[in-house]
Amino acid sequence: MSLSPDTVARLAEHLETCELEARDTPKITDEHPDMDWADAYAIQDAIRARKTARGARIVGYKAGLTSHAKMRQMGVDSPVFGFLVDAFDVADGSGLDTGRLIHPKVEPEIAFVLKRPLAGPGCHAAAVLAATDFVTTGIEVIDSRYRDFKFDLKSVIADNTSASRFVIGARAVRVDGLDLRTLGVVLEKNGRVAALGAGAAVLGHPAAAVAALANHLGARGESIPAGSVVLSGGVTEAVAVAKGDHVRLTVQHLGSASLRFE
Ligand code: OOG
Ligand code: MG
Repeated sequence: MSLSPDTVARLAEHLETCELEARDTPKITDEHPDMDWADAYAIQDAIRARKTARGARIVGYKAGLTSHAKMRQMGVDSPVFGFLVDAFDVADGSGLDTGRLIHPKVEPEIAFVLKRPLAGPGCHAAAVLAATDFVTTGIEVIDSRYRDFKFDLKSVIADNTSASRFVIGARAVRVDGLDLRTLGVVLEKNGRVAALGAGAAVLGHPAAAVAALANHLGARGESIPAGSVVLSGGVTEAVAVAKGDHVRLTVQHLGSASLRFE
C-alpha cells in the first residue's frame, strides 16, 4: 500500500459521490501516480463498506476486461473484479432513468448463479461448472466515473470496475450438456444488431472468468457465496447508449433480456 488510510477513504467517498450524483472525474492515478494494486482494491473495498453500512446487500460479483475485444477497446491487458449490490439490479424489460447515469454503455454477458460457494486458490472452470446452479443472459450497464471512460487498470479497479446496473434474464438453464464456448451472443440496439460474439471470447470459456474471480477473492481471504450472481464479462466491445435507446440481448439457449433507457 502506498496511500494512507485517510486518502483511501477520501478517494472512496469521491468516487462513490460521483456515482450517486452522476458526475465524472479525471482518473485518480493522475493525482496518485504511485498507488498500487492493494490501494486500488482497498478503495473499492471502502466503497463497498460505505454501501453496506447504508443497508445495501452484496448480491454478486463481476469479472471485467475478460475478452480481447474489451481489453483492446479500453487499452488494458488483464481482467479486473468488482462487486454487485441489490440497487444495481434492474428488472428484465424495464426502463432505466438515464439521467441518473453519466455515459452508460451496455455489455453482452453470460451470468452465472451459484448453488455452492466457490473459493480459490486452485479454482478452475470445471469446479465453477460443478458449483453452478444455472446460467442465463446478463446485460451489464457500465458507467465509468472517469471522464470519457479514460482510465488505467488501477483507476478502474478503485471505481468498482465501472459497475452501475445489470439485468438478469428470466430463463434459468442448467449447464449440463451445454458448451458455453459456442453459445452465440447477439446484442441489438433499437432493433439493429450492434455486436455479435460467442462465449469463448471470454477467456476461452466464461467459467474460466468465474474461476479467476474465485482465485482473486481467495487470495484476499474471501469467497463467492452460494446464491451469488456472477457476471463473467463482456463478450464483445461495450455499446454506448443514450436516452430513448432500447437494447435486447439474446444468448443462444439462454434466452433474451432487454432494457429501455428513458
Ligand atoms: C471496465 C469494466 C469492464 C467487462 O465486462 O469487460 C467490464 C470498463 O470497461 O469500464 O465490465
Ligand atoms: Mg461487464
